[in-house]
Amino acid sequence: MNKNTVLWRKETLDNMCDERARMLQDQFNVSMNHVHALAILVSTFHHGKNPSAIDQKTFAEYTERTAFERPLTSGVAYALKVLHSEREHFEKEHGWVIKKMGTEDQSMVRDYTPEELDPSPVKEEYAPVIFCQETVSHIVSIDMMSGKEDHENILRARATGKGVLTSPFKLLKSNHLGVVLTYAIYNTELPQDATSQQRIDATEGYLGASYDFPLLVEKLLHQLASKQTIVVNVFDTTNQSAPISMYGPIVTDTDLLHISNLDFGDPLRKHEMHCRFKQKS
Ligand code: WA2
Repeated sequence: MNKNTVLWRKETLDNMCDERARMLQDQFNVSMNHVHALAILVSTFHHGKNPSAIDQKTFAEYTERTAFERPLTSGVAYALKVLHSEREHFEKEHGWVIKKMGTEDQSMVRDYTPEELDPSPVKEEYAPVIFCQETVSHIVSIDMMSGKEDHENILRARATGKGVLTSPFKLLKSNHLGVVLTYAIYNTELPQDATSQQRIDATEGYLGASYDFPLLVEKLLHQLASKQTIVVNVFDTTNQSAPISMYGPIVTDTDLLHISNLDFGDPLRKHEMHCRFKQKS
């Protein structure tokens, strides 16, 4: 290949990849800010008012009407912090029992309804979903602390007061690889330097959003021309030696590759976009 052509190909790939990575990152960031604002909405109008100004119907309607603000999310939900000593009262008040997350075959092989799930076994505390966007109505009444990734996210969100992301994992029902973003909601305004114990004690609940990666990255890339030209992969590279593929086909060829960094706002997680030309030179 001519030296100019080689240079031109490299530059084209670099630019296309950086553009796509920037778009994905910006859309992620926009969604994240809106999920944060939703957490403040729940804090103000559910916990901050007596009686609460939010019920499932209001939450579903508001989140549906503002879905355009969260372009990469498949749904948002709110889970309450419930200690075991409060469980009986909580279940009576809501008229349902706290459920345990289904086994893989319950959640993946077919659509289950929350009614089919087993009640949660006795635990120190729970995080049952009380409000949700209709798109994730299958998680109502499920204890989100019964799922490994959700559990870790909840603990980290409330101890830090920051928006936190899970590693990629198979989301319930959709069976697609995705990540969950979680913000904790507290019963008082906490100082920046509050200890994690103060934060845990002040926790009221957890506002979370799920990002269905295959679906949403596909939608984003469709908006750009030249899908025929390049192959895009997105990886969680938190563990450098074992990257997790979140989007894109398995690629083994060693043709020209460009890597763009992705910043999804959680310093504990690292992500990258990898781009290649479809056609070999
Ligand atoms: N939301 C939607 N689908 C899921 C999921 C989830 N978590 N976990 C597995 N599949 C209510 O962090 C609190 C949302 C969890 C928030």
